[in-house]
Amino acid sequence: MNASLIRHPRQGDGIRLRMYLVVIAASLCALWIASYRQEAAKASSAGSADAKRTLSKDERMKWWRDARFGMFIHWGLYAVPAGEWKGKQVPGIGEWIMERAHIPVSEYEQLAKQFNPVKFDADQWVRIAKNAGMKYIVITSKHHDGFCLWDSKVTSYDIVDATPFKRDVLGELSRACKKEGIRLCFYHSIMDWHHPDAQAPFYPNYNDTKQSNPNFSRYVENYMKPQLKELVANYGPLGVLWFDGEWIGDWTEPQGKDLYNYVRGLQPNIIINNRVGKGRKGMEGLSKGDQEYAGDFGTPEQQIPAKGLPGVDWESCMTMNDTWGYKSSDQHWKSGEDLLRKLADIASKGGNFLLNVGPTSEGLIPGASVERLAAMGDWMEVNGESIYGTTASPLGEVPWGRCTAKPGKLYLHVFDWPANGKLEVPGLKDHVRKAYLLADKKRAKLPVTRSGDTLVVTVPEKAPDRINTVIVLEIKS
Ligand code: JFZ
Repeated sequence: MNASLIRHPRQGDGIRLRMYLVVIAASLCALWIASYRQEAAKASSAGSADAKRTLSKDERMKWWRDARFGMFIHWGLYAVPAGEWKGKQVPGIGEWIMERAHIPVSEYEQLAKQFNPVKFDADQWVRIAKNAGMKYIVITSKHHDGFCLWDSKVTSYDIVDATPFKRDVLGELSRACKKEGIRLCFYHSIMDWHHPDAQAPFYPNYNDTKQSNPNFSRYVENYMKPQLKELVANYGPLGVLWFDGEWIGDWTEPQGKDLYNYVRGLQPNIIINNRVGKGRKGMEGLSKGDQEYAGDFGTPEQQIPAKGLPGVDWESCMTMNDTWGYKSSDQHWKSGEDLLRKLADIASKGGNFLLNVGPTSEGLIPGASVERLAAMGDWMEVNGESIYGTTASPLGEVPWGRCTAKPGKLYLHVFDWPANGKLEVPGLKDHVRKAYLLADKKRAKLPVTRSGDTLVVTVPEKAPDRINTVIVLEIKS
C-alpha cells in the first residue's frame, strides 16, 4: 500500500492543528493588544478626566495616603551664612537667621549676590529622594525671608533676577520630578519678612506677632496670590501646597478660608495643609464646614503624636539634625535606625513622615543626610509593602515594636527580637491563615499557635533585620 495513501491522521492533522493553534494564538494576541490599548486609553482619559473632574476628598487624598513618606527641602539664602553671622554662631534653626541675628532687610538681601549653587543637580536630588523610598518632595518656594526659588514676575527678589546662578530651580525640579514619577509640592510662607506690605520690616523683630502692617491685604492680593498662581500654572499640577507662617497677627481665619478657596480654584484637586487657616488647632471639634477650610491634613512638627490624630489625615515633619535650613555647625544627626523606626511608628498610627534635608549654598544635600536616606531606601526596597498604602494598627501597643495594616494583612514591625524565638501578639482575635517574613521571597510559613487572646509566632533565632524585621500575618479579616 502506497505509503503516501496511508494518511497519518496524526501527521496531517498535526500540521492542520498547528496551523489552527497559530491562527488562534495570533487572534488572541490581537485581541489582547486591542484591549490593552483600550484600557490604556481609558486610564489616560480617566487620568485627565480626574485632572479635570473635581475629586472627592478621599479620591484627592489617595496618592498622599498611599505615599506615607516624603522629602522636605529647606533651601534659600540662609544656606549662605549657614548659621553664622559676623563671625558668631547664631542659635536656633538656620532658616531663621535673619530674625535671630536681627539682620536688617538691606543687609540680608545682599546674600543673594553670593548665592551661586553651582553644584545643584535637580535629577540628583530627586534620585536621592526616590531611592530612599520617598514618593513626594515639599520644597520651600518662599520661606519667611521672602526669597523666591523661581523666576517670579512680581518680584526681582528671586533666584533668577537677584543671584549669579540665574537658573529657575523649581522649574528644573519640576521636570526632574515628572521624569521620576515623584509628586512636587511647595512649602509657601504667608509671613514675609522682606515685602514692605507684609510684616517686615519690624526690625529687629520680624516675628512680632502683635504688630500689624496696614498694607498686609495689599501684599496678599497683589503679591502672594499672584505668586501662588505662578507656582501652580508654571510648575504644576502640584501635589501639595504646604502653607506656613499663619500664626502672625495680620493673618485671620477668614483670610485662611479665602486663600483655601483661591488655591482650590487654581487647581481643584490639590492638597492643602492645615496651616492655611489660623493656627494649627486640631481639626477635631471643628464643624464639617469649618473642617473643610482647616486644610486636608494636620502637621505635627518635630514630634509624633502618641496616639496619632484619629479621624484626620496627618503628617509628622522632622529634621534629621536640629535645623531645617543648613547650618554647618549642626552635626547632631539622628541615626538611620532611629529614622527607620520613626517611619514605622508614624505609619502604625496612620500618618505620613515628611523628613527634611537642608542643602548647602553650593546646592548639595549634606553627606550625613544622603547616607541616612540611602540606608532607609535599602530597608524600603525590601519592606516598602509594609509602609505604602497601609493604615493604622488595629492592635493596641505591642511591646516589641509596631504594626501596620492592609485589608487581610497585618505587618508586624519587630524592633526587639524575642530571645526565646516566640513572638507574642496580644489582642489578635482574627483567624491567622499564614505568617511569614516579608523579606522571605518564598514566604515560608512561620508556625503560629494561640495562648488565649495572644497569638504566638515561632520566629528564627536571629533577627533577619536588627533595626526592624517585618512579619506578615495573613488574616481572615
Ligand atoms: C515653621 C517654620 O518657622 C520653620 O522655619 C520650618 O519651616 C517649620 C517646618 O515650620 O516652624 C514653626 C513655626 C511656628 C511654630 C513652631 C515651628 N510655632 O508657632 O510654635
